[in-house]
Amino acid sequence: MTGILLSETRGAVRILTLNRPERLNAMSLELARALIAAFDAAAADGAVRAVLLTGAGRGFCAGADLVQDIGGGQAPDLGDIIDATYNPLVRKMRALAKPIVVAVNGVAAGAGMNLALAGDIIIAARSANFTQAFVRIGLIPDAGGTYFLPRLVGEARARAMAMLGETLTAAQALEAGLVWKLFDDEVFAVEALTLATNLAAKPPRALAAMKLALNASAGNGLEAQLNLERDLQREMGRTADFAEGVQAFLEKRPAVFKG
Ligand code: T3D
Repeated sequence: MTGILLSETRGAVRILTLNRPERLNAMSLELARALIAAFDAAAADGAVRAVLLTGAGRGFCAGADLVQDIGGGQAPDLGDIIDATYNPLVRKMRALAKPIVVAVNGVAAGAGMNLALAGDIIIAARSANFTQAFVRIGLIPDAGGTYFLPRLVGEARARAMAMLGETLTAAQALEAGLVWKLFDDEVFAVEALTLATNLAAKPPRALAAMKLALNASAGNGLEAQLNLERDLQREMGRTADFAEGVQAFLEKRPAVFKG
């Protein structure tokens, strides 16, 4: 597929590539809408068991498109734009009952950085960098930034990142807990696909339930979370994947999970 968002399927992995490299994959309204539709399609396709989100060229995503949608004319209603783009997108990513690997191949700025944080496992190329660029143009972090950041890196770092808008190297992002692993640039695409393929072979029902429980944990107390874990685990205990996992253990062979 060609266009501003590339979509291809390798095995059980849906690869979505932001494809506006001349703008460092800045998030135009059109791109946000295409992404929302692509996550809907991934959700609906039973053959897709993991999604890999990355960017074409030297950027992952430079945040909101400041040229096409925002720059120039009258002050836009950013609340309307957010309602049409980032908010449904972040909700969809978090609600998708399949794991999302975000492979940050280059600069991730503003809403581009927070889009990455909405994924489940975030990896980065060693040359990538991250910035909460909002403050540089008089805005606050959106696309879930004020929610994700303190939870990922703690209050002190979140406040400094948001208020200073400094650029973090990939190594600093790793150290701060924003990303899971770094890979050398030359092998990044291959490692990203390997990771997503590995996830796609894991038990789909368990991954979906894990995602649900982890999403809920941010708003739950221990009591509610213990009860949620019990209920979900009860469901998991009835799945064919659980039976297969135990059988495979007893037979000393790799499990084959089908969901
Ligand atoms: O409701 C709403 O939508 C508001 C919500 C806003 C959420 C946000 O994301 S606010 C933050 C928006 N993003 C930024 O402020 C970052 C802007 N970009 C930059 O500061 C720099 O481009 C970078 C630090 C990311 C990278 O710098 P560098 O030197 O590596 O690249 P460059 O030369 O600046 O950019 C390359 C091209 O991409 C350039 O095009 P040109 O001049 O060669 O034709 C540049 O204009 C374009 N580009 C980069 N970022 C954006 C962009 N075009 C449109 N929108 C961008 N955000």
